[in-house]
Amino acid sequence: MTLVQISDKVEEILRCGQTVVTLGGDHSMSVATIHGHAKVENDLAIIWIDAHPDINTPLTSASGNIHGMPLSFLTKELQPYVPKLPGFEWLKPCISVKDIAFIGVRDIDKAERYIIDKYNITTFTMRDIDKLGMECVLERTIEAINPTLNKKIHMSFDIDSLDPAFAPSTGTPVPYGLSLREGMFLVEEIALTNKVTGIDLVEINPDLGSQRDQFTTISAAAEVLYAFFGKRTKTQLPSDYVLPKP
Ligand SMILES: [Mn+2]
Repeated sequence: MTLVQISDKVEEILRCGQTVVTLGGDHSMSVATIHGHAKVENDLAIIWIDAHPDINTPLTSASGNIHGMPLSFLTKELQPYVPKLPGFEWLKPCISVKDIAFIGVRDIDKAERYIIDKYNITTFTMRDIDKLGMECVLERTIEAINPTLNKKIHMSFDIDSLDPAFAPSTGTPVPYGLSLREGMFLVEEIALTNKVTGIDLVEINPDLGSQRDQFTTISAAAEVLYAFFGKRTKTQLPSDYVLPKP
């Protein structure tokens, strides 16, 4: 599927009143999913859970990988810095720096640091998470980008936000990341806002690492999704349950 097709498909599913989950694949996919989401919800909050802020421009990216730039293509304020690329004419910048929050970042390029500081983009590094705890981080995130919860939320979850111990099969692993349980708790709490209509789960690459690595990574990704969709570690008791007597 091309990015335009993904954008159109996301729009189509949302217009039917459904929540869209897209699995990747590389994070450049989010250019399309957020674009499609924003066509339906013109005021959208973005929670970007990732080791990397992915907000390089084509002129600042050292790697030249589009998967490190999706947010620069989408963000209105950055358009003076983003050259018009052939094949991307369909892409209309649709989000604002004030609508983005980064959680779990720990590998930030120079230009990204500059952009985050210049536009004061809400950012919680691993150190902030250690210090504040995840519950407080999410509270502050919502306070910053969606204080009255009047906007729908797009949750973009890069599996490399997790520590490589939990998600080794990914293209750009960065040490000292979220534990799997921290990641699950974060998405459980985000789900409880009842505002999420778009989810990306990306950078899962089963071609990388040993068979064990692949299994670990895919299981972690599944747990993150299950956690979002309501699987809790607390046992649900049927209403007619009675404790057996001898
Ligand atoms: Mn990443």
